[in-house]
Amino acid sequence: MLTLIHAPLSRSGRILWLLEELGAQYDVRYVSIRRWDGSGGPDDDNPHPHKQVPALLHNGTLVTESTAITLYLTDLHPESEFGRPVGHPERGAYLSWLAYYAGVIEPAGTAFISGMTQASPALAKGYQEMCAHVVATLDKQPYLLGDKISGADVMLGGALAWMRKLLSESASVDRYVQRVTSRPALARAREIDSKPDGFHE
Ligand SMILES: N[C@@H](CCC(=O)N[C@@H](CS)C(=O)NCC(=O)O)C(=O)O
Repeated sequence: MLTLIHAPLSRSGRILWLLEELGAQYDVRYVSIRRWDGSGGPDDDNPHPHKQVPALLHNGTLVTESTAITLYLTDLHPESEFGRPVGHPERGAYLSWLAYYAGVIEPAGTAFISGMTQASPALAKGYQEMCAHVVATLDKQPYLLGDKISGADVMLGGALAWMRKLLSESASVDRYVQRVTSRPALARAREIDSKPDGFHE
């Protein structure tokens, strides 16, 4: 059994979206989290070591970090177009983009949005290199891995839907955001996002 530890309007919304794409059977444990505006607070029902979301429980196993959860879920559903199982020719690219999202895109994008890139030439260079790499990729192909969507697009597309300014201006990126966010599974996930009615299949 899969249980998503979730808070509305947060990073765990992308995992809801992925669960819907996978056609997985899961339930949702709605928890409170500390919010930027000072509201909310840590929830005793949240097994995440930092009381953050998302967290995933699978038959007693706890998985945290959005990209690790994405890989875990797509490995659990090798039939889905969203993963690239071991042995698949795009497995290496899939792992690389998941790790690049968590290790490069999010930190560099956050540095830019918070204004830290204005104070640090090294951070500014890192942000520009990241944007150049992602934009060049999406200039030549519709998804991060090529012609087919993957869990890495759920990470990046979900982040851009929330904050387009993470990446520099680009018509290819605008079309990408439109492409990945027009999926019916995302519309379903948005319905569930703030509806604490428990079980979904
Ligand atoms: N690196 C983590 C970040 C998780 C995270 O920052 N989640 C936010 C919600 S978007 C949270 O739970 N914030 C509450 C807190 O930090 O106490 C991931 O990608 O899963």
